[in-house]
Amino acid sequence: MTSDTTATTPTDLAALTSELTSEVAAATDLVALEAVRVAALGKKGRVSALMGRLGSLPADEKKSFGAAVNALKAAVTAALDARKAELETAALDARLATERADVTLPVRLGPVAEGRVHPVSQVLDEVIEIFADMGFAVAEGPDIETDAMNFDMLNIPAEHPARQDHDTFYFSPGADGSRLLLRTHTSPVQIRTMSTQKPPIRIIAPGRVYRCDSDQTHTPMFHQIEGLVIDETTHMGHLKWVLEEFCKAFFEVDAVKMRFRASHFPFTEPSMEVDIGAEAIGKPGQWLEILGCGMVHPNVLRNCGLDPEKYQGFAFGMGLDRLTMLKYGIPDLRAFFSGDLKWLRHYGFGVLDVPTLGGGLSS
Ligand code: 2U9
Repeated sequence: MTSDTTATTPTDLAALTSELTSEVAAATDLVALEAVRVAALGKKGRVSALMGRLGSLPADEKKSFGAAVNALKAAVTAALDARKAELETAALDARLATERADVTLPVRLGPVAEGRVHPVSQVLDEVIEIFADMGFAVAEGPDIETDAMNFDMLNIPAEHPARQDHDTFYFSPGADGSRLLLRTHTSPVQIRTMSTQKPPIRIIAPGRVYRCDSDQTHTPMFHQIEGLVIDETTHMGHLKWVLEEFCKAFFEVDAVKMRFRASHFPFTEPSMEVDIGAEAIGKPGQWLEILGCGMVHPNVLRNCGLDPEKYQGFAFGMGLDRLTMLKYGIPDLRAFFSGDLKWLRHYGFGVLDVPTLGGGLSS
């Protein structure tokens, strides 16, 4: 064996090169190979020690010695890389020879089987799937809004009785006297969309809304989904078609009876409330109110910078929690927000029950 601390001649260095490359070739696994690499090229390795000697050599020997050590280093590095590739391929071949994967086996759920999707989340996915199929995009906005966005822009001025109906949660007023609030409906999302996008507009706006109201059928937070279509020739026939297609798909029936009753909302004119024949949920002879709708009020269009002489459209709104109770026969609204695991195991959905129109919404 060459003494590294005295090796300076080309013969010594050639002997060291062949010694180190033999060690590389003799390594039988990746751990052994790494040990050879560290012993040769590591900070305290034999090649690094040679480099350390450069400083003490006379000037005329430095250049040739440095070049020779660099060549040694390159040869050892190349041998290490080649052996590493060989050993990795051999290790992979060995694994492939012993491991078998049966890709025809059913998915093993493990802890996923324990989790449950909340019925409201499931219904939200169902509703999105139906409207997406009709070309609607999903739009979202903040839960905390201004008076202007939640009320003024929607044709609900300060003295309007609808402001009282909404039982709004207000934040403390700011220095300028303006108050933020928790949105009482998702309509500000449509206001933001109309104010920033040019028609044609076709969106649904799902989300949490808040009203200071709590009894058997009302909770201070609930879920809404609203829709908006704006274009140059949109009319009430389109509104009725969209809602009928939605009801048939949502309740998974071939036909649905619908009743449009005249109503009043400040943001639509005309406005209607819609009932469906309850045979859709197995209760023939009854009517069920499921949503409100109307043609967007010209003032609302103007507030968003759209010319009501050119553009018109329709909007609708429904309570997701109520839709969920109706479709899945869940009796008590308050249980939705109780965090009761027994309830969730009973009414919840499996994580892999993803609703699709092709594969069935709820099956
Ligand atoms: C804009 C213009 C018009 C949304 C609409 C209703 C009718 C409606 C209720 C259903 C049950 C709320 O959750 S609920 O209590 N909603 O009856 N919502 S029309 O109209 C809009 C929205 C935004 C810019």
